[in-house]
Amino acid sequence: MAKIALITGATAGIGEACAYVFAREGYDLILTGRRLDRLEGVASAINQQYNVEVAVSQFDVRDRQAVAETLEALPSDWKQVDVLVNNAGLSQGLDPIQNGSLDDWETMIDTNIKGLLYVSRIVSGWMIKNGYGHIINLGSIAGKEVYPNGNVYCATKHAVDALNQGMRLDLLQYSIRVTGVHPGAVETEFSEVRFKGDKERAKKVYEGFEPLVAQDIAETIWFAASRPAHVNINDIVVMPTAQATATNIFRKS
Ligand code: NDP
Ligand code: 8X3
Repeated sequence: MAKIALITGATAGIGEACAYVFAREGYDLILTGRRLDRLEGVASAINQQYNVEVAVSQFDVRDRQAVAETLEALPSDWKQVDVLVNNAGLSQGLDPIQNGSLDDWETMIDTNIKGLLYVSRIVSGWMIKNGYGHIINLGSIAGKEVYPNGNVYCATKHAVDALNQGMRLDLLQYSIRVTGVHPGAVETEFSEVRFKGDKERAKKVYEGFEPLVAQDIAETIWFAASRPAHVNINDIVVMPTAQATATNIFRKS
């Protein structure tokens, strides 16, 4: 078999772009997400373009039993994962702490922290058995800074930053590489999800400047993944040129 990349959240945005980039580079793919129709659509488009194998695995990363059962049910050949891209994640709402929705908080914590952990625990076990592997965690500029009303989302991404460092310490002895990728504003479905389908509000986030696109982050992830085995890129912060900090964006209009 070719090398294998397991990408969580491959139905949209950065995860979907990663699927195409790793396929272009000859990797077989395990693509995960909740929306099976989207997963099958991405798999079939990739199969038409590239000569690679694509397995789709549908589960909600918050459901630890589904994560375990679905991943463990993969045939043993598919467990020889070279690269895990821990990308599935989301934001819900943008409210001051005193008004935040408890449901939104739980969704973010369960997805961005606990979901990432459920997947990582299983796949890191495979990597230790295999004797190789690379885990790439999607953090955010929100994991390096905190911005008004970002409270819980920022906290989840700070947790990813801490987990990225913790995983590196624990997995060092097994020669497993661990990389954190921390983007600024990337125009994907992210803001539509954050604002619960309010497309107008989501569009405004990216107005007046040139945001990053998913492909920019996928290529950055590929850069980290394609370094020689003795080179670990610990951490990458990637911003649009027009964005200096989480809140400082130079808008022309
Ligand atoms: P999108 O909304 O475009 O994609 C998010 C992906 O995550 C989808 O494939 C979605 O799949 C998946 N996902 C969300 N919740 C779950 C869940 N419970 N179980 C399984 N899969 C889930 O957003 P992005 O591509 O922008 O986001 C990808 C990652 O990048 C996230 O971790 C995000 O926090 C991070 N990020 C994004 C930035 C941005 O500006 N866009 C900047 C910095 C970091 P499905 O709905 O089918 O389950
Ligand atoms: C997504 C970028 O600045 O909206 O993580 O938090 S931001």
